[in-house]
This record gives sequence, structure tokens and C-alpha cells, in this order.
Amino acid sequence: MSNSDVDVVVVGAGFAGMYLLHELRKMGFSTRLLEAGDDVGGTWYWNRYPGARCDIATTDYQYTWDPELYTQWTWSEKHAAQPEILRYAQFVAKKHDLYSGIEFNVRADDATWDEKAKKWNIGTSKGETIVCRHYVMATGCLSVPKDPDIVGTERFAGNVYVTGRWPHEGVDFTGKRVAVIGTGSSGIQSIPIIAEQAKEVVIFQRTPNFSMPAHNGPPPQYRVDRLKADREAYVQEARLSGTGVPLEMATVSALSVSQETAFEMLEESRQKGELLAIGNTFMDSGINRQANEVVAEFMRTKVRSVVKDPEVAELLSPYKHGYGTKRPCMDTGYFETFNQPHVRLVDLGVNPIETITETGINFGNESLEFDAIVYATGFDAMTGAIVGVDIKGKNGMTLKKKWEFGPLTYLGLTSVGFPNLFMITGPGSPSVLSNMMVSIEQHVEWIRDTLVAMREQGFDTIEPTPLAENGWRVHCTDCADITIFQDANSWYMGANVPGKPRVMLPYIGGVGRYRMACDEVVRRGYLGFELTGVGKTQCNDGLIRQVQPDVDMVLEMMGTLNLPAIESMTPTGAREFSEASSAARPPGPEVGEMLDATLAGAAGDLAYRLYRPATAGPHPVMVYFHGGGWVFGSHLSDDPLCRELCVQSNTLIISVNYRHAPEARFPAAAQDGFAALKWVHENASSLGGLPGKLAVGGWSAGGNVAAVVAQMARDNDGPALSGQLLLCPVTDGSRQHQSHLDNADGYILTRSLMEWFWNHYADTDDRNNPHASPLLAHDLSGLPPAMVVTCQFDPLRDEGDAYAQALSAAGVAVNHVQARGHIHTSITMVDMLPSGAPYRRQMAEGIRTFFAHG
Ligand code: NA7
Repeated sequence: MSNSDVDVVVVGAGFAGMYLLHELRKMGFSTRLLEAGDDVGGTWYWNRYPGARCDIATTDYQYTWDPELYTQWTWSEKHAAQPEILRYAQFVAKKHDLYSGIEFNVRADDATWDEKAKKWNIGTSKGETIVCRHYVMATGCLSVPKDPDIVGTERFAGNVYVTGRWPHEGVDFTGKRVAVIGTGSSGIQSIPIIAEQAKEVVIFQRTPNFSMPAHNGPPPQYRVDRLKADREAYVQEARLSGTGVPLEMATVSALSVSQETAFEMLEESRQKGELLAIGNTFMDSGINRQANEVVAEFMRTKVRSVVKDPEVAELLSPYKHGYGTKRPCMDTGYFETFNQPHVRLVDLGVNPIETITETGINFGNESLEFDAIVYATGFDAMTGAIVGVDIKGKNGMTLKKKWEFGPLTYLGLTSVGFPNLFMITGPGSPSVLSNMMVSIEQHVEWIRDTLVAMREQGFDTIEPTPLAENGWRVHCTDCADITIFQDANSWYMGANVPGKPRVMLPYIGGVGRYRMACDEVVRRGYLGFELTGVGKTQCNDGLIRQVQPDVDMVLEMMGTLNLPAIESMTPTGAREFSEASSAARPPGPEVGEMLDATLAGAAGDLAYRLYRPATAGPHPVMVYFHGGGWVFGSHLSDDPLCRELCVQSNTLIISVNYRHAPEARFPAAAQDGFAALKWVHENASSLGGLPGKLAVGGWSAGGNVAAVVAQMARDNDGPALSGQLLLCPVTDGSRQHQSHLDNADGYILTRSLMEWFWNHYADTDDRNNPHASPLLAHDLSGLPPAMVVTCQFDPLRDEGDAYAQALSAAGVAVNHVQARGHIHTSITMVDMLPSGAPYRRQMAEGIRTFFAHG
């Protein structure tokens, strides 16, 4: 126990530290485990306030690593109360002789990396310095109570209680006047019980919270049955799920059903009494504000139905944050408590606390006296406990300083400049957005396996690279950006602690996807890590997740569908397939008017659809050419995109069909495109267009047609164009570009499909014709201003980039947007992929700019 030079120092004897100790011992590592409290249990050791319970059902909130525990321990309730969870932790610690490896009542005060020795020196509250190779913070996400940021807290002479530091002997509030400050989970769980005892309770509420009845009782039978039937399968499902609890994936949009149906579905979820059920009723309540509002309003109706005083009900109803964007709560009789005559709610929004006094609280125009004040004011979440230890890494840099503007980690496990430091459920990992047990076990196992691999391969240090860490930050931000979580002033965002940087602290991409990323890092030779040993270094630098998270989900979903390759079909089959795929997509926004008609093409009539903005005309006009590799698609196939561009750019869009290959090969599409442009130009006024304000645009093969048509217009004395919008355009069929190889497969448009398109459209010789490959034009000067959008994971990326560069070199004004993490099709997927929305907004802005200038 007193070995002062060990392989690993672990701080914290909660569920993370306990399991880690077990695994490190098993693998033969020497360890010291320091714990500030005098027993195991972590969160469940400290949070002993009345009513403290776990909101995740006991079928899921338990260790899975020791299968015997499933039979040796029986949970009495669905949502275990704190004493039972603490007993469980003690039971496990005894069973596995963990107590002998834990030093209680010892804090880690500081930790300093010794670059020469490649070891950490851990300074303890007992004045000892422990030397270790690896240092693991298993300090929990909600372990440092937030400093009470209320004037006068130190003045109060009565009893003061903090929910996260509750006295072990308990508190009896019988006959007392009690103030409770804070209505997060701790407040919501404890208030009904405090009110049962106290003479008078005043609840000071800054923000009302969403809460649902826990419906506590025996563990849910359907989960017990599934566990019994096939425990491994159940556990595996949890590990690969979004939240660490097996749940059926929601497939219905809250906006696709009537409010009545939505409320019925929500009621069914609510009756389950499971924390994640309501948020999982609809597929879009976490990413779409309107969808979320359906859920929020449902929850508010429930408050109104319970709380008798309508004014109090209104005060208890959240309006300022979406459901789930702050941690929703589970309660037992919380809202009912406010119907009791001795319970009063104070809305701090209207009546802020002026000061706490020796005898009570002054707020608004009132002054109330209390015997006790309960602070249920929350925690310095996720980072508080980590930077609470003075951790100095390479070159004396402290972690606190490094994280001044928000935590920077690779995988939420490690941080650049701090070799051999690991965090369990650290910021940048799913942690508090998951069933903590699942996330804890995954991190412990990842760390264990990493230390074993290092030992086997003779490495002494492991540290992430700046590239990988920054890439992970970008990925975490991308994940958060597609949700509405960032709207709320939550502790997820650090918003509850004054001065704390506002960043999304947990990883919101899901437990399963996160696990897959961690596993892939290992499989790819510790991608993004530098490992060093005596005379050896290994560094497979790189980025683990670059595709936008919502795009990634679509790719994954398509992967599971085992769809046939389009290039294996006949053109007719491909057309049917493409039409069937479009049928199920969201329609896009409403436009002022849509009109279907025909115009004169190069060899007969062509169908077109006109999209008119709802604003008063006349409007500028853009002739739009659809994608589909010249083989399939129609004037209707990019309908949602055309609608969105119409609405957002306030432009009249005319989407034109053109003849398709192989029936009509090159140059039919280009000729039709040019004929359509001329027709629209001649008929602009009667269509409601502004004469002289004409542009072309298109996506993919349609981008090719648009680029070619712009060249034809220049070379044939008009029509004069204000701009050309080219989204993922085909610009060069004459040769191979690097992106054809880099993105050959796996991103929907494949290299072989592109070849199939070309083969149907043009002979090898024709591919060298600038009207097939506009990049090959001898002269690109004099063309209209261009907006070129290319996507990182598109086989066509480089030819689009090359066209933008060539236009610019020829003196054409070019707005070149490179969409990071996107694929050939993703920007067109209106209302399906939120990460594409900013690019569509940019495109609309680009269209407006064309017309502003010309
Ligand atoms: P929370 O969820 O952070 O709740 C703290 C509550 O205290 C919340 O209502 C805060 O309002 C309120 N608060 C914080 N500071 C103040 C001040 N200065 N004045 C008035 N009110 C204040 O912590 P909990 O302990 O309840 O729950 C933490 C997690 O533990 C929980 O989510 C579960 O995961 C388990 P605010 O909302 O910030 O306006």
C-alpha cells in the first residue's frame, strides 16, 4: 500500500475507480487508489440528500463486468435510492477485495509530469509524493458542488445544507422553516420529502425544469425478462446504443403527426416512467426546435393538470429551454407538493435574491426567516474535479490554464501536453449524456487495454497529437451543432458556473458511435497518439471522425440496407430506383407558388417546374439543372433544394428537365440546357422574372450543364448571366483526380458509378470537349461570377475545386465554398441533414449576391 513508485495512481473510488482498480490488479499493474471520502461509492457516497435516486433503471445502472453480480445482488426497485446503490458499491468492493487497495481520506492535491523520468509525481493531502507511470482521474462528472454564488451566504446563522455534501447522519426538518434554492434534479428529488417534514418550505426557483413521474416500483419486467433471456445481447445493445440503455430507435417526426397523436405517443412514453422514454418518442425533438416544442408543450400540460394554482403552474412550466436540453428530471410527487399550503414557490426571475442574512433571505420586497437553507445549486460539472487538482504537464503547463477557454481532449480520455494522464468519462466523451455505468466500463476497459498494449510493445508514454485533439474538438462541435442543446443555459454547456467558458462539455454523438471511434483508434495503431519507449516512437497521426455526424448516420443506415449498386442496373431500373428513393424524403419549405409547364428545348419540349417566392415580384430568375449523372432525375428530382433556394434567396427558380443518356447522349443535355436558358430569358417578364437578372445553377451533372451553359451563353452573345451556382459540379471527365481515388467508395456517389454515368453520356473523345468537361475550356475569362460548392468526401471534389481555381485564375469572381465533412449528396438533403443547412444558406446568399451585383 505504501509503495511510493507504482505503475498507476487512480484518483476516486466511485464506480469508475473501483472497476479500474480491479482490472489493473488483474493485469498485474501496481496501483495506488486515493479517495477523499471514507468509503467507496463516489457520487453515491456524497449525495445523501433525501430522495436521492438514480434516474436510470437498476436493470441498466449496474456493473456488467462481473456476471455473478446479476444473481448475487437483487435490486429492490426500478430506480434505486442512494443507500441501496451505496450498499451495492460496498458489496462489490468487499466481494473483490477492493478495500485493501484503496486509501481513504486522501486527496490528490497536485500532479506534475517529470519529462526526464517520463513519470507523474502525485502530491497528496497527507504530504506524500507518489511517483507513477500513469495517472488516472476517476473523479466523476458531478462531484464538485458549485460555489454558492449568492450574496451573503456566509452570513446565515441557521443550518446550511448542500445536497451534494449531505450529512451522513441525515437531517430531520420536522417543524422547521426551510428554504430550498435550486430546482434541478437534486431539488426536485428532495423537495417533496423536505416538505413532508417541514413546517414551511419556500422554494427559490431560477429556472423551472421538465420533470416526469418516476413511477417507481419493481424493476421493469420487460427489461428483467430481456436480461434473463440473453444478458450478453442486452448488454451489447446498451453498449452500441445512443445513450447506454437499450431503446428502440425513434423513427417518427413530431411534426409529421397531429398534436393529438403526438400527445398520445408522449403519454405512452411518460407512463413507462423511464428517463429517456419521452426524449426518445420522436426522432427530431433533439435537433428541431418546433419538434421539441411539441414535447415541451405536452410536458407543460402535465404541470397544469397537477398544480391547482394556475399562476404557480405557469411558473413551474419551462418555456426558455427545450425539452432535454437541460437534464430532464424524474420525481415522486414534485408538482403535487406545490398544492400544499405550507409550500411556496418564489420565482427568482421576478424576485431575485438580494442577500442572505443572518436569519433568512431578502428577496424582491420581502424578507423571510428560515431555520435552514438547502443549496441544491448544482455542480462545477465535468471539469471541476479534474482542474481542482493542480495538474502540471509538459513545460509546466497546467491543465487549468490549457482549458481556460474550454476543455480540450482527445476522445475525452487524454489531453495534449499531459502524457499518460487519463480521464474517465472526461469532457468530450458521452459521460453525463449516457448511462454512466456503460460509459465508465468502456473507458476503464479502453485504458486497461491501452496500458497492457503499451507494456507488451515496450512503450512508456502515450500522448495525443495536436492534430487529433483539434480534430476531436471539431467533431464534438459538429455533433453539438446539429442539435438544439446549445440554446440552453445548462451545466452541459458550463452555463451554471459564472465565468465558465460556454462549450458543450459532453460528447453528444452517442455512446455506440463513440465506442466505435475509440475502438477504431486502437485498430488503426493508436491513430492520433504518439507513443514513445526507450529508443522507439510510434505516431500514426490523423483524424478519427471527419464526416459530418448526421451524414455518417445516413451512410451507416444505408450500409445496413444492402442496396444494390446503381451501376449494376439498367438505366430504366436506375431511374425507377432513384424515383423511389426520392419519394420518402421531406418535401422542403412551402414556396409562394409552384407551376409545372413545358418550354422549348433543342429537340422538342422540356418539362419545367417554376418556384415562385411568396414575396411580391417580379423576382430575379435562376434556371436550375438537376443532378442524376445525365441518366436519371428530372425537373422534379431536386424539388426540396429548389424550394429552399427559392425561399431563402427570394429568387424565382425554374428547374428544367433535359434529355437523358443513354437515349440522348452528349451534347443533348448541354444543348437542351442552353435552349432552356434562352427560352427563359425571352419569357422572363411573363413568368414574373426581372429582366436582366438571370443566373444558372445546378447540382452534380446539373452543375456540369450549368457551367457549360454559362460558357455557351458567353460564346453565343448571351443571354447575359448574373451568376452561376455550381454545387458539386462534374467538370472534367478526361482524367483521374485524386479525390476520385480518395473518395472512390463509401460516400454514395462512387467512382464506378461516376464512370457508369460518363459511359452512358459521352464517348472517350467527347469527354475532352469543353461542353462535356468545362474545365478543359481554353479560356474561362468573361464568365459570370461563380459560386462553387465542393464537398470533402465527394469523388468530384477535386474537379470542382479545380474549376473554381481556374475560373478565379481567369479573372472570374468566384465564391468557393468547401463543405467540410460532406458528401456528394448531403447538401441537397433538405430537412434531413441539419449540417447541410448552413451551406444551403450560403448558397442562397450567393444567389442574392449575384443579383445584387448585376
Ligand atoms: P443542477 O441540475 O445544476 O440544478 C441546480 C439548480 O440550482 C438549478 O435549478 C439552478 O438554476 C439553480 N441555481 C444554481 N445557482 C443558483 C443561484 N445562484 N441562485 C438560484 N438558483 C441557482 O444540479 P442538481 O444537483 O440538481 O443536479 C445535477 C445532476 O445530478 C442532475 O442533472 C443529474 O444528472 C444528477 P439554473 O437552472 O442554473 O437557472
